[in-house]
Parts: sequence; structure tokens; C-alpha cells
Amino acid sequence: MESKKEFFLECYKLGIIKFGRFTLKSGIESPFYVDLRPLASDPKILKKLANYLLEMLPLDNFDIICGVPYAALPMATAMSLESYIPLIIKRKEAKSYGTKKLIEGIFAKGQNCLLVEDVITSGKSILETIEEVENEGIIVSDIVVVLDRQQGGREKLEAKGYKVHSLFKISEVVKILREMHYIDEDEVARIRDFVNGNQVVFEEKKRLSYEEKLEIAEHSFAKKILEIAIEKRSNLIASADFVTTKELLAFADIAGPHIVALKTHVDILNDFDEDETILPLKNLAQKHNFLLMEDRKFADIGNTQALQFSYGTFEISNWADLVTSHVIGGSKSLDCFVNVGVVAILGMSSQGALTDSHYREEALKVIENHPNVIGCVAQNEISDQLLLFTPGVHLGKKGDDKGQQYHAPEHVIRNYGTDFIIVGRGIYKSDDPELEALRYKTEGWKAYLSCL
Ligand code: 5BU
Repeated sequence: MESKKEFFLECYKLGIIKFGRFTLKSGIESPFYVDLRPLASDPKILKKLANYLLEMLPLDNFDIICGVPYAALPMATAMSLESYIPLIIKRKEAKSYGTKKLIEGIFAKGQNCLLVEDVITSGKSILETIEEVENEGIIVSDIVVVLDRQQGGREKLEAKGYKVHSLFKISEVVKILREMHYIDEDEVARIRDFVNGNQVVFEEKKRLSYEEKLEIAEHSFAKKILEIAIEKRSNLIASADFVTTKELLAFADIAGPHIVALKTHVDILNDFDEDETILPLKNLAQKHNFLLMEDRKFADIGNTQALQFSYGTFEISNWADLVTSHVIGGSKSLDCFVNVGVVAILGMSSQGALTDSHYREEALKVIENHPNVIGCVAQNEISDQLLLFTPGVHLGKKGDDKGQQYHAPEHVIRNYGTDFIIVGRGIYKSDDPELEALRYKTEGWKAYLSCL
């Protein structure tokens, strides 16, 4: 079998732990959120998980297995299938009719039962289950949990004489994720504080208003986009990923009144033509007062980027107000982008993107103080000096089948301090793109105002 660390990372990719700021059921704010239910949706992982859990246990001791409802039910079932130890089911509430039994299945008094739980925090829900199982005359000696949040649950159960086995502890998990640069030092410190029972201080950093950002902005296109935002009361950039000029222009005309910029991928157009595509697009940009942002994602040496920027079919330098660029070629590779605002790509929204915190820290050093850079594309907070553009925004969906990951406008604006949300299919694939553009504009602006 792979190492426990590799297995954890496989599980982590299913989105079982999220970092940020979460309000728990108790009202307490937590720097992380755990939900192991996705593990049950991947049969291979669930099977492996069952075997990892079984490996830790003195299996001869157990006559039956029982999961704490609901999250641990599939885990307990999988363990039963892998070990041939029979399963019993504990209901959350007793049936109001029929047998009114709380424990279902075949069991006998005096049998020893292994309890399975997904996460142990205070131990409260496990103790409730233990009590109900023991009321049936069943003996509980061992509890196996997938993740120990290390918040006193284990100690509480051990003080009552139960043995607790855990596959992962939050401290181990945090160490692995830090090593992998999935989380930064601040997050590690906040989690440590939280786990130690100290109140976690989430910096109540007030975000700067667009007016305040305008005062410190130096680049002409940074000023321009901020001025448009203030004037139109919008922080929405529509991504117009069309393959025909006709669709692109029709969309630009209806979304135009609601957006600060239209983001294009002109290389996906079947019929790109400077006169037919760019001239009318520029007219629409003028008519509705928005900028043109070409999402070219340059990623080469300076000389090649200079050629790609000004030559070829698209002659981007002739018409784009903003361009996106990777910074993998180093700071000097960005020198060629004159008379345009560079939006540097620090973090990508897609699943498994290699832009981890180490990459982002290094990328930030590349763009720091570069006069051509007005901001970044990222999925996390950045400095006030830079404008933050966040794609991967959708009001209804969590992602697509090609790895895109979505968050709501409110989430990115509140948690990352996003200045401009970038929305593609959420608008142009909707039944009424004009109405939807207005909805995203309204949502984005409302979220911004609520963070001031
Ligand atoms: P969507 O339809 O809202 O998923 O489109 C998002 C757009 O933003 C699309 O044009 C992408 O190329 C672009 N994008 C992104 O989604 N995520 C990123 O990290 C970067 C760009 Br960089």
C-alpha cells in the first residue's frame, strides 16, 4: 500500500479539509473546516480507507461494527465488507412506529462492538452513540476515527476507559499540507491556536475602497478600471469565451452596461479579423465604457512575448487595455508589455493547479514593483498595492467536469479581498445573459460594500 501521507493527499484532493474562516454550529469561528463525506463518493478511496482503519485494530476483539451516523456509515459498511465483521446500524432517531429500535441488525447482548466515526472533536456525539449501543447490552471498548481534531475528544473518551484509534491527527495533516506548500505559516499558526483552545484572531483587516485604491494606483490602466468600477458601481468582468465574432459582439453589447472589462480569448475565434472583430469590439467598449482584457496568459522569454504581444494574427498590443501573463519567465520578461496593464497570474482556479503557496510567494517577488503590473489573478488574498482579479466564480455551480472550481462572488470578495470577479459561463451560458450580468454585478457590488 502507498504511504499514509500519500493516501492522505489523495483524500485531501477530494476537498475534505478547507482552510479559511468558518463559523461552526456552536457559533465559534474556526480556521478550517472538515467534511469527510466526499470520501464515500470515491469507491477506491473508501475501500483503501477501510483497510487503513482495519490495519490499526485488534480485529479479533470485535464481533460487530457500528458507524456513528451519518458520515461514518459508509466507512463502517466498507470495513465490514473488507473484514467480514458484521455490521449493525444505529439510527439517529428511533422510529416512531413499529419496533422503535435504535439499533438495527443482528446482534446479541455481550458482543463486543467496534465504533467507527469520521471525525472526533469533543467526543460528544461518540459518547451519545456509545450510550445507546451499551443500552442494548452491547460492549464498546474501541473507537476508530479517521481524523482526530485534537480538541479534547480523545482524552474525554480515554478517561472513561475507551480506546481511541485515529488514522490522521490534525497536527500531522497540517504538517503534511505545509510541507506541500498547500497552506502558509499564518494558517498553520491559526490552526495551532484553534486546536490549543485559544481564540483565533482573524485579522479584521478592512479592505480599501475603490476610491482609496485609486489614490494609490500608479498605472494608468489601474486608475482607469477603478474609475469605471466607481462610476458603474460594478466589479464584474465578463469572460466572453465565444468562438464566433457574431456571438462575441452580441454578448459585449448586452453585458457591456454592467461590466468594467470584457475578458477575451481571441485565439479561440474561428473568424478573427481585425476590422470585423476588433473595430466593432472597441466601439462597444467605448459605447458602454469597459476595458478589453485579453486573457493571453503569456509564458515565454521577454523577446518572444514582445513578438506575441505585437505581431501575428491578433496584434494584441493594438487594442488590449489589459493582458494576463504568467510570470514564469521572470521579471524582465514583463518589460515588453508597454501601454497595457499586466495582470499577472499567481494562482489558478483549476483543481490540482501547481500554483501552491511556494510558487505564489516566488511569483510575487517577480512582480513586486514591476511598473507594468497592475494586479494579479489569484484565489487568495494579496497586498493592497495590487488589484486582485478572481476567476472561478459562479452563483450556482461548484465546478465543471474539466477541473474548474467555483466559488460565489461573496466568498471570494469577503475571503480573498477580490477587487474584480471574472465570470464566464455563469453569465454567457445562462438563459438570460443580460439579466445574469446584472445579477452578478449586483451581487459583487453588494459583497464589496459589505466588506468596507
Ligand atoms: P468560467 O466559464 O467562469 O469557468 O470561465 C472562466 C474564465 O477565466 C475562462 O476564460 C478561463 O480561461 C479563465 N481563467 C480561469 O477560469 N481560471 C484561472 O485561474 C485563470 C483564468 Br488564470
